[in-house]
Amino acid sequence: MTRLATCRISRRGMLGFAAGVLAMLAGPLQAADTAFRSADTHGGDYPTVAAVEYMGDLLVERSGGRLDVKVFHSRALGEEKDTIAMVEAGALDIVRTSLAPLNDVVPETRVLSMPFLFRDADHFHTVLSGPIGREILDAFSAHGFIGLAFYDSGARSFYTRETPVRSLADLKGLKIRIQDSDLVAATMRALGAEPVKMPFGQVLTGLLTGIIDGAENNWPSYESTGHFETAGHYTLSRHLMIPEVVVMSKKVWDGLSAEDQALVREAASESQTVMRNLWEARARQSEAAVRAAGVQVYDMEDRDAVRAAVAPVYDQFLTDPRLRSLADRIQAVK
Ligand code: GTR
Repeated sequence: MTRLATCRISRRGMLGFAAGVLAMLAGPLQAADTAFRSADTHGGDYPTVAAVEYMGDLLVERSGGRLDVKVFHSRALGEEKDTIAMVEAGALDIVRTSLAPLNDVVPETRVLSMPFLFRDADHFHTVLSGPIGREILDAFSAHGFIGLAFYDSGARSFYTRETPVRSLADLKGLKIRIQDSDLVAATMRALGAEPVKMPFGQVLTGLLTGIIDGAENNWPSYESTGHFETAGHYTLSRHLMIPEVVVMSKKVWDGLSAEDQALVREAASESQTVMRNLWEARARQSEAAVRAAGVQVYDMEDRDAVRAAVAPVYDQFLTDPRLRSLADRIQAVK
């Protein structure tokens, strides 16, 4: 991590929830003419929050203090779906979100949310930092958003309270919490599970009360939410590698000068490298922490059967030939 990012994290780490809300009510921070307000569902020490704050540091530096970003983390402004709607309406400037809750709004995001689309992290990075990634970010502008940058999110795997999942048969009928996406719901059904759409902030209660049998997420989310304490079986299914994205409201963007638009784009794009480093470190730490806490980790025994089971989801959700060819082009990237 660079010194800039380190300073920012410790400085901003001191801002608690109450201070964040007060700052929001008081309007833009004093220091900059424009402090873009950005929402994140994760807590203040999560990599996505630090990366967007780093983007803000770059903006402060390069605009001579005119531009900044203030991150309202820990769902201070609402759940992901709510903050996406606020950004679309121009009531909020930026949101860092998973692509899944955007699947119905920006059709191109469905392609990147397909099960087993990416072979591994290298494939993910090559695609997203290349021309296809650019093409998909550009597609956001037809839907009220400006796609600024993709961030890492590892792979999503299942975790359960009681039944360890080692095969498709184990998933049968399990109530699995999912993000708000019809595509992810169809993926769960194809695997035999019963999808339960639930906002991220309610999953812990869902697990504690037994409303759901389990959920699915990457190591850092599994750890940071404390879900591992209630759902201690983690299965390395890696069925989805859904990228994170930083998007700005098109309404806000259209009000910026071309010079400021360029500054915002560059800062967002450079924050991706910081995010990647933070992510790799956090993924390792989170995995080690939950293993040390006694979480049982399993492999999916019938990986080929799992892949075959979700194959029909491609036909179901990529009916538009343009989207299908986008998926084919991604899979053809070496
Ligand atoms: C995380 C992602 C969040 C949120 C969450 C969820 O991996 O970083 O933005 O989408 O998953 O499952 O709701």
